[in-house]
Amino acid sequence: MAEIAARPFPFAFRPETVALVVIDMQRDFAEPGGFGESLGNDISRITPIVPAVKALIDGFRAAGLPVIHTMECHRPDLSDCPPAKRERGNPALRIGDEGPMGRILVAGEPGTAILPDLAPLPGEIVIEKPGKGAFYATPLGEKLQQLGIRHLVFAGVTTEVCVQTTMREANDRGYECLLAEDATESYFPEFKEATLAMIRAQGAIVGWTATAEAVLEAIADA
Ligand code: C5J
Repeated sequence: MAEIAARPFPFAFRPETVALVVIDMQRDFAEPGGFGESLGNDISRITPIVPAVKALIDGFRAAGLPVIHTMECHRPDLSDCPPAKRERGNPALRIGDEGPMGRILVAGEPGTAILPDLAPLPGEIVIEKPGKGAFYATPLGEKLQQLGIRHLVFAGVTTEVCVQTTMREANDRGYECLLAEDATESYFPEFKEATLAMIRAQGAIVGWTATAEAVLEAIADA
């Protein structure tokens, strides 16, 4: 077993069963005119984590370990976007509305693309997800089973929404989960800190947290 220096205690994993899951590093959450900004958020908080996310992606690729990307997006007819999601709040632009980067959170539009520095390579798994959790209404579970994955390292945005929801889904499905502290971000710093704390509380009740550097050291040595 290899180990990542993590909190609340070291995260043990087998290199042949670990994968990186990068959640929703899309233009819609990071750039002006996208979904994140339409909800009134300070999007400038997101791009500072790009170097740490990129370092993780590069490290997993260099070690020959799987990198899985997720994208929050909906079909053009919005048949997979329930009113409970589309009509929530009072955003400047709703999901499906035309914005400066195309239709908000609609598959195939420029705004839903993953940030260019973090773009998937041909052959990497890309999961398009209509919900907050990446297991809901997607083939992620089958893909992980096919690869024999048991340990998941998470990065991406936003910490307390799609990242935390996916970690909890994964935890309930029996995966050992670790969140890279400096490779995830929220529009609300206090929500990020609370999420990291609640994940590792009670003896890692949902999972572990560690720096991206600690993850990279462990997979390079494994
Ligand atoms: C949100 C996400 N925040 N990817 N989506 O609506 O966390």
